[in-house]
Amino acid sequence: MSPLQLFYRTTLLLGGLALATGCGQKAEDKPAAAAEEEVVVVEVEAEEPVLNVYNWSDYIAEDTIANFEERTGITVNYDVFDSNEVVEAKLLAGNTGYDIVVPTASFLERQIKAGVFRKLDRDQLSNWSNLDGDIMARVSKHDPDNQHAAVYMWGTTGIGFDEVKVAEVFPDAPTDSWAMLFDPEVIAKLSACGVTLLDAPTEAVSAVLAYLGRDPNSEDLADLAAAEEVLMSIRPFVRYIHSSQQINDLANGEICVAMGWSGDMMIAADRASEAENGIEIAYSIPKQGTVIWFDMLAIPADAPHPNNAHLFINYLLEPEVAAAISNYVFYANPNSASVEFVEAEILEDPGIYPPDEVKAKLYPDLARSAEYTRNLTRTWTRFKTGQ
Ligand code: N2P
Repeated sequence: MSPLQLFYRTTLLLGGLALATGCGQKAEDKPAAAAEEEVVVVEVEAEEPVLNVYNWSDYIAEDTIANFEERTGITVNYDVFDSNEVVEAKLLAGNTGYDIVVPTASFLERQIKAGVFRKLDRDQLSNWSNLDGDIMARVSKHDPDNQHAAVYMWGTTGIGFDEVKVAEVFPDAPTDSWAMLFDPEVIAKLSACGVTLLDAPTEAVSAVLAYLGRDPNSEDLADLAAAEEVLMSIRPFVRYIHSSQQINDLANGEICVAMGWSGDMMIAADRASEAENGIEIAYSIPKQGTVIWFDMLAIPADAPHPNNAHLFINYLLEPEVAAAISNYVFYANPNSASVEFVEAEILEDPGIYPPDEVKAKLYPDLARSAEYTRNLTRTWTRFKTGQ
């Protein structure tokens, strides 16, 4: 292989479709439509055609990876996680072997401070301008000047529930409230059909604080103690604490109420309707408010294939690619240029793109200090083990 590898990004102007050809392809091999193409050549160092991606589970369209592999000739090793804490532990230990990781912005903030990411090379990200300026300004609080990461998808944390089962076991269930999970009298009734919580300590504790009318981002230990008291009071009624198992369990009727991430709860609804099992899953953003979070594409400092990683991020920033992911996993993307390709049903779903009056109740997700996190981890362990 030559010391320099050439990546051709070609934009087919006809019909508004964007296409790109693979790496290392010679100019004369380009498709017949060459006359209508604008070719941008970026010279980068040669890398073996491999990319190691570590993303959240259930967070990509069916053909996103296959299309990238086909187009570039790069083989993607794709691993999944369902916990920011797991990703953080790996990143801080180093040598993950990953080229792309997708932590939530509040976690990314302290990981940047720990030096675990390389700065993005914007010259290799010709699609960067597709990103929504307001959203990028928002996450620049975590990553000044957006030097290390692009937003992948964003969403909220709320309650997914089986409308029929909940109406059966508790006809007056307060489905618009965190009381569903955090009022012992309510969850005790709902536990008859199965209630689960996310294994996400910062999100669970901040939701309890919102329920209690306290600051969801508080690091005051008195607030943490109050939240722990609530968590311990509901522990007997929680069937399990897990961040991905609840999707299928809601869809197949094993459980009836779950704390969950917006798109995941809609994936559950979609799976139930595909199975034609009569189960209808709804997603509720509690009236006390909830977190709005942003998951970020970043490249570890020791990534073995940083150029392939840039190529992949640039691919994810293509409007059709971002739209196809939103259409498949029901999460909002930050790509302004993708809007015309996102299905109307998704754009109009208030659970995915909350209307202004709901947005006003969403609180930011701030990075927690190391000291607070140690206390939070202890609280969470006591909650999980029930002692
Ligand atoms: C995807 C969950 C990602 C959202 N299944 C958590 N930030």
